[in-house]
Amino acid sequence: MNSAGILAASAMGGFPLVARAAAGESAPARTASASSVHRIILDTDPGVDDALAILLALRSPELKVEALTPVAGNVPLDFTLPNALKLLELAGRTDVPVAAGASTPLVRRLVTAKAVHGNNGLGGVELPAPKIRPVSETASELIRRIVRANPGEISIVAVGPLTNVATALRADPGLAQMIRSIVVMGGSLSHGNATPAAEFNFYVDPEAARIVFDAGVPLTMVGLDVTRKALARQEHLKVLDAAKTPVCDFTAKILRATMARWSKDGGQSVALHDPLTVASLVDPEILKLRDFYVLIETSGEASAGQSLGYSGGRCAGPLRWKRRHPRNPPKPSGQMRKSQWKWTQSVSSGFCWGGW
Ligand SMILES: [Ca+2]
Repeated sequence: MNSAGILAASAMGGFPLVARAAAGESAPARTASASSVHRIILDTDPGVDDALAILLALRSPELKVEALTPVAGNVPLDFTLPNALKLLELAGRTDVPVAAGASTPLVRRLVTAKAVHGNNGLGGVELPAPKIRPVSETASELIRRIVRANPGEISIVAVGPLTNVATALRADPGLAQMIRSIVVMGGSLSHGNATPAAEFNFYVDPEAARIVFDAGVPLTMVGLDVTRKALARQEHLKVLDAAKTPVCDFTAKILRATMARWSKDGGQSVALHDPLTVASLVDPEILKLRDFYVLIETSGEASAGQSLGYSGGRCAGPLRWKRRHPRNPPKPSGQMRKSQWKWTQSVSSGFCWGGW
């Protein structure tokens, strides 16, 4: 074990797999039986935390990524689409189809988050130009084709603005009943990050979020209330550094760039919203879920994109609301059941296993 590996193992007690990867040894790969593998379409706007979410999903035997469907969000589609292709090449997973999604929200002008993710969406870290190409279908068409060919089998994990998913649902009224579940990174039951009211993904395309939440598909919302707690810190970068693999090197670079650009604590940590959302499917024990009725605000001058949650109680307003949205029992994340340490361990070992 090299010195960096010892340091990481010591500081991260309970990180034996990462320590072995850091030492250049083969860690025992996790396996999942074919019947338990969760098949997903990952709808994404890469995006620094999207990049980590994509790599984690590709590396997790509990998941089978059927497609990536980039959408405009953190940066324009001109970047999110090639970023998705580049990340597949980095991961050696060029078998996964990529379909170009929407370049603008359903009815609004695109708002991006370049200040967080850098102009290229990857913190300014450059990857080689992709050799692979997107498929000829649009994201909406690919989502519909895959879901219709596998009714009840496919979950959509959406970690960007919900434009692609809403477009598919709107174009195909029978689609909702064929989707196994939708897991969304977005929203908040407290306060936002794009505005005081709204989380970024919902703020970018509130109308799309409204369509998705009202579609009647079993829905889990992994919101800011919990993703703000999922922090990558300096000690986790040391683990990635010690692994000395292309994926871990890249991951550490984009995290460092983001910490330097957009950290609220002097460059010490950064919230990993999208990886937590993927990790919640890799290990469902990570999150404790509660049932809420959720209404997406679309018309407010100061509150567009806000997610308003109602969990019960006796009052006339919410009861009317319940009747209005009888098929909308999404499950926003409440709080993390287990420690953040557990989460970070699963994410980091996801990156570092098997020589990545
Ligand atoms: Ca995202």
